[in-house]
Amino acid sequence: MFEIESSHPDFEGYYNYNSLNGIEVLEGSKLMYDNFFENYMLPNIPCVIKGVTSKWKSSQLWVKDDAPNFQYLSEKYGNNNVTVHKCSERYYNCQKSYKTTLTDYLEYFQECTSQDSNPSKLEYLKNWHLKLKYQEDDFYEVPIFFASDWLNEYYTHCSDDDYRFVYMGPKGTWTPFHADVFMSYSWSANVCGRKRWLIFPPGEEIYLRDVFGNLPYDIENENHSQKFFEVIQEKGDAIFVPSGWHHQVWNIEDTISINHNWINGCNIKMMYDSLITNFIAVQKEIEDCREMEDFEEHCQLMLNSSFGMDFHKFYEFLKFIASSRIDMKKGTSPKTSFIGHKIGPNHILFDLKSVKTVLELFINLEEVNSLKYFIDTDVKPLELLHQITVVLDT
Ligand SMILES: O=C(O)CCC(=O)C(=O)O
Repeated sequence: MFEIESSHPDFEGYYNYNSLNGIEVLEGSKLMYDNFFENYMLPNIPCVIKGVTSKWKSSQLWVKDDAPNFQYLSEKYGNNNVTVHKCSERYYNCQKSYKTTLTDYLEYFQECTSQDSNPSKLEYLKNWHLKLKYQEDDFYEVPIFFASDWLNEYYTHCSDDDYRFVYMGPKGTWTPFHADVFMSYSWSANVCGRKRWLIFPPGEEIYLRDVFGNLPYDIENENHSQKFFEVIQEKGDAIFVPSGWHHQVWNIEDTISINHNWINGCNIKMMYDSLITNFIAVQKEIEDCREMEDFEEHCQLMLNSSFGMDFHKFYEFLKFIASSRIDMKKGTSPKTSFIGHKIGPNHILFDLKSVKTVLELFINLEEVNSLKYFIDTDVKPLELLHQITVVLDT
């Protein structure tokens, strides 16, 4: 069994974007977890890792003559409902989408491939939760570098949702400019095809804002005087997109990829900062209703719809990870990740320390102190902090 472990149990990351000349390309078979942790994940620096899909079943079964195996995919998964995005029709900051069956989408895809596709008709299948539905289907394995994944650990245990997706689309399909949900990391690996990425270090996107502060939807024709990187991701390559790096992506060949969003002890503070930024923005937006009896509840509702989590959900997430690592440290549960990688003792400490750092900040918020959100919570925030401190001190 592979082990995720780090010789670096401390929490503070460091940022050194200015010294980056380009995105580093690493050989997956030679890269050690600790090296990825120290040099890319913790400092929030992107990279490309080659050769991660060679042993995946999808690399054989989903691909024929270097192109999607339409017949196999349709026979195996054809009845599933999927969401398809129309690449030339904008809906707010996304593309217009509709639901259809995979079989119907694959018919369209195959037609597109056999003729030269009309750019105004391009349709992209995104965010398909295939693994959630076919849990026993081992069509891919999470590369060890991306195994410390609290987000999917939590969602797969505590809900019927996850952040593990299949994307597929003909040449020319694309994803508009954005940064990822919750300030998460993402990784994306091409089962077949190639993608072009433009990615911007955090902060560079502000130069792209218009006079109203809105970010562009499509940066293809923007004047990129800011610092950014262009990456061509080949078949078999995984790209690591760090937290808060805005990006836009094009399929430059017919492409199928596996994409995950993920959070762990290296970027949980960035998630927390983003939660608070969103919370402050919500409070400001309805400032004139502050005297309203349920002002705080309204703020939480709006936070949940803008950020995707409110304080209560964020706390439940932290509590789940903390409890799991406390049990591992005490030896009352196996030291393995939800996808079966062994977690080393330093990694358990690192996870606990990073939850503690964020929990301390969270507890000090006036709104959290009022404890309104935690009335029905079994272990209250202060009690959890105490439990973590005791375990770290032993
Ligand atoms: O592959 C794509 O089209 C978009 C992927 C993406 O934005 C991501 O994984 O963060």
